[in-house]
Amino acid sequence: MEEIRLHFQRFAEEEMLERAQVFRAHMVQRRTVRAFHERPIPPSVLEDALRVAASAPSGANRQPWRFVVIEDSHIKRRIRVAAEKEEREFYSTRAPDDWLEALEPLGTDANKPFLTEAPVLIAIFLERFGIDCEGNRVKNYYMTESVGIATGFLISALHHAGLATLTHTPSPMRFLNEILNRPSRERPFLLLVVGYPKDNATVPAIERLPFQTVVTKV
Ligand code: IYR
Repeated sequence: MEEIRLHFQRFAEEEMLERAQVFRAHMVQRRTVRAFHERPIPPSVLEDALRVAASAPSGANRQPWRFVVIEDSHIKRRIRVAAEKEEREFYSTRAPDDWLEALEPLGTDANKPFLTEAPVLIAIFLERFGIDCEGNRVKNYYMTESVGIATGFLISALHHAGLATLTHTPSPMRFLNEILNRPSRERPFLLLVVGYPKDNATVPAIERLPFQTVVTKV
């Protein structure tokens, strides 16, 4: 394997502390938003964020993520209709009581107006296996971890640039393959709703777990 020189930027300690603190202060402000303004977003901000996502680490560098950007209002409408159909099933029949109880504080229901109101939807697909130039299957590794990390990069990059997101997971979401014309080897991972929050948008008054609960030093 050919190797190239690593470009590692080492900061002076004072600058490290400052960067970590500034990043933390902004990242912990991120909230999942469920009411979106129709205002369009700058295309280059979206592209920059997608390039950040596509730079994520992945199992054996297979990069098993595919991002489908949806701005067309007819496609958004079709996605909303299909998602709400699944969600009605979920909320009325499929969801066990404990799950509905866990969702109660979030106030979610089967109506998904954000799917047509937000300027951009990004359907994120997980490539279950690749295809080489001779048409043979190529195995991917740690797909869920890899696509999850890339999605985290994407959400962070969009937040960093001043945009809001909603990680939406209508289930099942196979309808996304049909509407977006994706091959069956790509499994829908999640639908990321992107835009500005509606004026006066509210979010649930929920809190993060205590730091000591989620971080243990041994
Ligand atoms: N997918 C449904 C239900 C839902 C599930 C979880 I876990 C959430 O954190 C929020 C919602 C929906 O989008 O309404």
